[in-house]
Amino acid sequence: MSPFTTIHRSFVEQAERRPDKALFELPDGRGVTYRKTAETVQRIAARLVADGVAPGDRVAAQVHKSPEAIALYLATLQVGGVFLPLNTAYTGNETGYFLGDAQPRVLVCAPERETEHTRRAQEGLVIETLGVSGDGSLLDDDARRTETYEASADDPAAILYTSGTTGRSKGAVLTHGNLAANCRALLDSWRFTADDRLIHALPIFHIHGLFVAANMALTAGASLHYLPKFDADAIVDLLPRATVLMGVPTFYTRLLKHPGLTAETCAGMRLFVSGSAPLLAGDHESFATRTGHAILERYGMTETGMNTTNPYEGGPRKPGTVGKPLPGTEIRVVDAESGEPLPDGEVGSIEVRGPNVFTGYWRLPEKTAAEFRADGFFVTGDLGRIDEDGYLCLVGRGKDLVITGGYNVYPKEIEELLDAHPEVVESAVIGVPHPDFGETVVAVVVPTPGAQPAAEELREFVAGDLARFKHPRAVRVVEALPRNVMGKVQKAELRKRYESLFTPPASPADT
Ligand code: MCA
Ligand code: AMP
Repeated sequence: MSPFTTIHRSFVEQAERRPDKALFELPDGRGVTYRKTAETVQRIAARLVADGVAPGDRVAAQVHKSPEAIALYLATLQVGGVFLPLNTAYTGNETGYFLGDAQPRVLVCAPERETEHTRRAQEGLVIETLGVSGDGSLLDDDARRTETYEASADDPAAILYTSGTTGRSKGAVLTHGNLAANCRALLDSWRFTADDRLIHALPIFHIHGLFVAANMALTAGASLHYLPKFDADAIVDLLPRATVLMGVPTFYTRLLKHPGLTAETCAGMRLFVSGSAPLLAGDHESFATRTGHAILERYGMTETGMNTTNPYEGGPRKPGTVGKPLPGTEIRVVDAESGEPLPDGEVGSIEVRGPNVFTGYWRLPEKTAAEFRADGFFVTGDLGRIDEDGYLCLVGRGKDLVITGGYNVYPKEIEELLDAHPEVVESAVIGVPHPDFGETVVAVVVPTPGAQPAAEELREFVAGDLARFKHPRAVRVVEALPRNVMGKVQKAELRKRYESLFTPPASPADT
């Protein structure tokens, strides 16, 4: 039997087929070929093994975006390690939690954070550094490893932290099979080939930038216009030379403000994809009018990779919907309590089953069991309905979650920090509409009797422990939180109360 085709194996095949093709095209005009990338992967693989990484060991990476950071991911897969990417915006406390929970063998960090990590280093953890220009200890040696661990589809390939429907961050364990199956389904669905040139401006520590965008290019033999981060000017400049763009809705909101976004600049493009958060129907329509392209919206999750997509061809891409299940994936909408499937048109809890769905949360079998039905469907925590054409429409979230610019923020984490302030009795953190980030974080706080904590002081109190994107953009101090008869805080009521904090209500002329 031939071995299972992992993402790493597909990449190696592409590197053998087209060694001189540029995999990465960088903003300074440099190209990094498939051959060069494959060599870097082998060098990093040798270093990881020298550091003691054995199959199943976690390799954590908190590094800035670079071609070598992708090579680190592939090298981890090559040696049978489990890749654990971490947002570079995380504070020391946040990072410490993930390292403590996942117990990696190696942490690769940016050179400027080495001292901080060495100080906190736990026993048995090897710290390596990797800078944006391939500098750092990770590439110190010239040794190469050519041997590849023969991974099976069920072997873990990555852990990505997410809070699931509730509570503290949990590590979602994705297998080689999950990554390969989802990648294959997307390549087929979006007709992605070696001829594609993908503008890659997403971070590479999440599913979207790593397991959708990068995996598809690496395994198809395509090229990446590889940007360190979102930059509207750079993207508009690249559009005439590219074929595909993948982004979160904020990308499109911002591109629509750019005068260079025109039908002419987009003439060679064949696909614009949006996901991770709801795309405004208005942006979908404005984009189509300006460029002639209907943005293709799809729906995914850390635990499942991509689940549904609007059609590439053979049907309309409908604004406000996320399309139909990918090949091999099943979606159903059920009554949250009974688990009974609901008729099309009715709003219920979205559940998903398929080769893309993760195996469970890292070392949390009970929490895993609680989020799966007996027949193997995973409870997403999203609410939706199936429309008359069989398209899934997301109508809300059963989980307490704010998505700001495509990043997830768990209100509970911020509430716990605020509640620890000596002048705070309790707090509620909500997401409200924001013109740039889609949603943004707002904290509503009840002070202790007689106290009058200033909003700025409260913001500063939590800031040190939270990545910048989680900071409340507004703090409101109130006498009491609205509660229902059961005593539960009514977040929906708070969201309504503060819905116009950042987006003024539509004037009568607009409605
Ligand atoms: C940056 N800031 C943010 C965010 N990003 N604040 C809230 N939400 C954010 N997303 C902060 C910065 O620290 C800065 O703070 C200020 O906001 C303005 O930064 P700016 O330069 O405008 O931001 P940016 O660097 O341009 O980034 C915005 C962005 C970026 C392009 C939207 O956040 C981004 O690339 N997001 C994509 C996230 C993503 O890949 N999500 C996929 C998750 P200050 O100025 O005060 O210091 S995977 C997923 O969800 C599932 C599986 C799926 O379906 O894909
Ligand atoms: P994460 O936990 O980062 O994987 O975020 C997954 C969540 O993002 C999903 O459960 C949805 O709530 C949301 N999401 C992903 N894609 C979309 C989309 N196209 N429209 C609306 N929400 C989305």
